[in-house]
Amino acid sequence: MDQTAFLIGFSVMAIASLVIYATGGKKFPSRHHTLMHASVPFIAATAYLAMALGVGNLTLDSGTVVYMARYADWSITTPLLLAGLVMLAFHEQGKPGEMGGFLTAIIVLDVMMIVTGLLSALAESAGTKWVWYLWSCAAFLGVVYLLWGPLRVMATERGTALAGAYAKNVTLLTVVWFIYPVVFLAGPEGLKIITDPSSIWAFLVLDIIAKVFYAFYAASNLEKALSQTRHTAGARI
Ligand code: RET
Repeated sequence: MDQTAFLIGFSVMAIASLVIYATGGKKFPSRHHTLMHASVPFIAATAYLAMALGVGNLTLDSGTVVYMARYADWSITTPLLLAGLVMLAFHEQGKPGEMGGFLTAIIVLDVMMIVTGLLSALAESAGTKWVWYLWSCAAFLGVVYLLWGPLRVMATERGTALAGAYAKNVTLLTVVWFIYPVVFLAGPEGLKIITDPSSIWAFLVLDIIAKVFYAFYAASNLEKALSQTRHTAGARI
């Protein structure tokens, strides 16, 4: 049953990567978004293949299985998804060098969130598990703060159309991302309320929404905003 989920994950992600690239905008300024969104499921396909082949599936003394490939995947794909939002908030403008600072801060917080989440999964004692879990949540809140605070203000300066696209994308991303710590906590790495296969299926569904559905949603919001911006610019001339 786990094997089925991993193989579905591999196939869906591999196909999605191609479809996102084939259907995405290929001209400036959407091309870099297309490339970024196509690379995310490619990384996930690789991780699901590793899980299916049993590479990096670690069985702890407690019997809990920790899927290392999942954390490797998240530590690369979540920074990419965040980079997409930062690029949207700046949209080829802003003070030179300022975007680099935001990217660094948000990626550091995000990678710390994933790494300390892994430490929580690996910890054998309940106390240590909770320390890392809460530390990971603190990093997550830092990410959410940057997205909804300063970056949203930056997006507002890009005009109503782009600000609207940013608001839609950040809302979906935040809602979906908040479910990950809940599934983790309920699963075998946490309170063991749900079984290993249920948590695998739950993460599969979340991964498909956060990587594939989100890619199409974000691209369509961006394209709509860009055509609206061009329209308004055209009307002014
Ligand atoms: C963990 C456990 C510890 C607490 C927190 C977590 C958050 C994980 C998140 C993962 C998002 C993954 C995505 C993957 C797909 O591209 C590590 C589960 C806060 C937010 C979006």
